[in-house]
Amino acid sequence: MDGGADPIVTPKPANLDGVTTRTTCAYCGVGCGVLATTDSAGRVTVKGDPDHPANLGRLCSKGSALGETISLEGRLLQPQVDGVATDWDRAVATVAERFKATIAEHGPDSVAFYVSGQLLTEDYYVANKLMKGFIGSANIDTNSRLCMASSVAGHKRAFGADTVPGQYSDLEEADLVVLVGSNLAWCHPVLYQRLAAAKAARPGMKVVNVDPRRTATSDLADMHLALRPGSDVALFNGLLVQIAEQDAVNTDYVNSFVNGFDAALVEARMADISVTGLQLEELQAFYDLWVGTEKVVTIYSQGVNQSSAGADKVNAILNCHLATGRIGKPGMGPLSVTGQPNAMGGREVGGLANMLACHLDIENPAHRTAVHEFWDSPVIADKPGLKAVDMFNAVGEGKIKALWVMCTNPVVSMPEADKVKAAIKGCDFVVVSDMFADTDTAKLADIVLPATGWAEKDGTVTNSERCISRQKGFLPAPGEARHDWQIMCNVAKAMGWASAFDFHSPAEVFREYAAMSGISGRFGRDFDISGLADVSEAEYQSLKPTHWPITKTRTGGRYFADGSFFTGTGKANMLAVSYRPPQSIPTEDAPYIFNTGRVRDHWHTMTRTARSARLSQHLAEPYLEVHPEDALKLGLKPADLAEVSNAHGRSILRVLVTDRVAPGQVFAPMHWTGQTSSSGRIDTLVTANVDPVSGQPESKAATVAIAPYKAGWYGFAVCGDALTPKAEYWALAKTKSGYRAELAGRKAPADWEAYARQIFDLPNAQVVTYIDEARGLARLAFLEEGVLRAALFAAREPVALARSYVADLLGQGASPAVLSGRPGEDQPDPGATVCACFDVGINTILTAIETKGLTSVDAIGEALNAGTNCGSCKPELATLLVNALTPKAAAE
Ligand SMILES: Nc1nc2c(c(=O)[nH]1)N[C@H]1C(S)=C(S)[C@@H](COP(=O)(O)OP(=O)(O)OC[C@H]3O[C@@H](n4cnc5c(=O)[nH]c(N)nc54)[C@H](O)[C@@H]3O)O[C@H]1N2
Ligand SMILES: Nc1nc2c(c(=O)[nH]1)N[C@H]1C(S)=C(S)[C@@H](COP(=O)(O)OP(=O)(O)OC[C@H]3O[C@@H](n4cnc5c(=O)[nH]c(N)nc54)[C@H](O)[C@@H]3O)O[C@H]1N2
Ligand code: SF4
Ligand SMILES: [Mo]
Repeated sequence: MDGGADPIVTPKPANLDGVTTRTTCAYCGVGCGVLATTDSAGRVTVKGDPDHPANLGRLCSKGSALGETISLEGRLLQPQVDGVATDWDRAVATVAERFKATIAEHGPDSVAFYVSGQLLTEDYYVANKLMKGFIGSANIDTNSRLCMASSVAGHKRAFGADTVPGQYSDLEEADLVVLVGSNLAWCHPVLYQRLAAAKAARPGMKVVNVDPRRTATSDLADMHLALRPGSDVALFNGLLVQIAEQDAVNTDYVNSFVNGFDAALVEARMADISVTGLQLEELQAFYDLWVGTEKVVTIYSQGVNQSSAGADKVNAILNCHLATGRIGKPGMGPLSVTGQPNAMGGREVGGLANMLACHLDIENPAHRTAVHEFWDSPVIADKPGLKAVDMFNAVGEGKIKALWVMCTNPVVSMPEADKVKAAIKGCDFVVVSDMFADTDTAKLADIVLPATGWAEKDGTVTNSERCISRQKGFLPAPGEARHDWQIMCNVAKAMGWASAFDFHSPAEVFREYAAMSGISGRFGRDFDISGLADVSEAEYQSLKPTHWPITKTRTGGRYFADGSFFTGTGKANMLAVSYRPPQSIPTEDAPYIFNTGRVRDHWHTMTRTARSARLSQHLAEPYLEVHPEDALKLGLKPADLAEVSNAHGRSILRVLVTDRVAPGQVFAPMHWTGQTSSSGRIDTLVTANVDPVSGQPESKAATVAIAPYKAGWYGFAVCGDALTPKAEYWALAKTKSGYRAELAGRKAPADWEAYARQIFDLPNAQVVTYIDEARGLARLAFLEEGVLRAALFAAREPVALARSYVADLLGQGASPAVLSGRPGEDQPDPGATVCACFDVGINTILTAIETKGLTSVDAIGEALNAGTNCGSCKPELATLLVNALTPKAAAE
């Protein structure tokens, strides 16, 4: 058996001082190029790569902070079996034996892989080959099921293939950009910046934002259509009718290249646009603008995909572009922005349970035979495997008996997360490959395998505009961590398939993959990168970002301006789609629509971004956006805690009263986990309703009940070391000098000092206290050698104090001001961080606006540097300005 280490891959220079590596950002699907420079102390500084076509030198706050998230703190450095560190030979042998035994006894469909759009293409290729060609099942699905599946389904129905027609520069060339269900400002910030720059240069350009919620993105928009959740199909059906009525159909294009126009229009005419809840004038203004503007790009994201009508929403949008022929031409077309850095690569390489590699179809016998022969494999999966929600149901029902989770954290991110947690707990054999051992999912595994991360691994990723870029490791693998592709090859070899998995470098994997894509080309499919089938190691190392296809005759470019679709007929399909409301209907028991999504500075389940103090200060606690009318009805004041519940789960969240959400709707971010909070794992509340076509869960429209959480006490704590919060409610965040925690519970601790010593683990530190039992106030500061080590502030109401100021006092000589929780006159409190790059707080900005008379975002930049590096905070700076200046203007 060969379970040992393979010879590894990219040699890392012995001396890292001053070495700059050209790589790609670890986070979103914009796919920005990064220049990472190491120094001899192991620090890494990052800059945007000016030569990368996605970002041309820009980075957002998360990209800029990549260097702060790569410390080895908390890293998994050795394989673990049942929580005990072991060596690779034993771990690999155990995984291989258990998978083999399960397959032998219960058949190939009794095992499954659940993988991720954050795997590199080479990792993905090996996973897909192992499951579909050697194990012989298609039970491999990816977190992209929660993310891109509806777009994939919509593309395939309309175009015959999962092809993205356009490219990023289209949004700069467009005269109208419509953002549907996309908070581009926070989730694809560099694309947003490109859009904002284009609009500033060409003020005639219009931006429309379609989102039930007002977001940072809405601030750029000329028009914000706050439609009712889930009503996008009706909105775009209404648009199709207007396209027809205003004679904007491109009849040449439709006659030559499109099927299904009449049926789609008949269905659209039956649409009741009033379900959008929008005023007729707003709708007409939007329709007139769209119909009257030739160069229109429609960008869409999770407000479209994560819906039980996700695929229909996608096709409703595509219908409008097909009817007008506004597709695949400069400045026009639909653009589904991808979430994860390799969401697109995963779609290409066959990461989803219902496809083969290279855009070949699992249900097409000719495709299957070709792939089978190419792999020279013992078997080939001949039917689609289980999609994510069904897969975890099958795990829960005991039908899947061995599960391997790689590079994703389903106990946090899957809908009905507690059910998923129970399923994983009850599964006979669970393997998790991750960088960290303490994720909510890894904690439940029988075997945890240490994987290399962004700074250490090599391979390729594809971004939203079909651009393939190299991700390059620049630090050595820590401890015994191995690359994901390598771990899977180790296991595949141990299962008896040595020659098929005898890869020694990612370049070898990539060459095989590129060669295989030639099959796709021969079948007349779109995904063909066979032009790279012979790249040498050196060429692979210096591979420049390149848009596919990459063949002897064609590189990159747009699709579909000239027809030539990948359907059987060669024509595109317009689909007759009709509005279906979200599956969960608000009831008396659960009257609120529960919308979920992202914040600017955190990435998903925060396993990396929570390690950066800068990124943790923008929004340091999970929260619930509630409309003021609802807050009044529910008896909730700003900063109170609310209990949010339904049949699946319960969460306690801080209330943020805001009219960004409509009455009857609330919004919570998806990021908080069991490591960072007591009950911020909000996917426990999301019902696993799925789109019938794509299998994508409706993560944006569960229904919940809300009630005030009756806290007997609230607390705020800071500590130089990680504290162990003991309270029914807690949320933990990193600060520059330690950690901060929000706390609350029904019954206050009887002995504040004993409680505080326990959570801070400071049994002997000197303490200064101010306790007023009658008013329920407690303030305790712990000092060692005159230096502040920790402090706790508690009250019967939400604790009002200058949090950033108190957090910054840690490690400093104690001053009498500590217990007041407020800075003296000479030391202003910066407040919550707005600009993460220069660490500029909200209070600093508001004071400067007031005292220096600043009237523009650029002026704030000049005065405070805020917004002058990555620019991710510019939308918030603009909002602060508007809010600060409006009352004055109105008074004048
Ligand atoms: N900062 C940050 N950026 C990220 C990520 C991250 O974790 N953090 N993750 C990346 C990933 S994997 C993804 S998939 C993308 C997601 O990027 P986005 O899709 O832009 O982000 P979300 O916040 O999930 O959802 C977008 C919006 O959909 C709206 N919405 C809800 N229901 C509806 C509806 O029925 N119709 C319409 N039109 N809109 C609706 C929500 O109010 C929300 O503002 O972000 C990527 N970028
Ligand atoms: N309610 C709600 N739920 C959602 C969403 C939503 O909008 N609302 N969005 C959904 C979407 S679009 C997405 S994409 C998912 C994301 O959800 P997840 O994929 O679960 O989130 P991540 O935190 O990105 O998980 C990645 C895991 O892989 C680990 N990791 C990082 N790099 C590597 C590596 O190179 N190798 C290995 N083996 N491990 C690595 C990280 O430590 C982390 O544990 O969440 C989905 N869930
Ligand atoms: S926009 Fe930000 S998170 Fe996305 S790839 Fe670029 S730098 Fe990374
Ligand atoms: Mo995603």
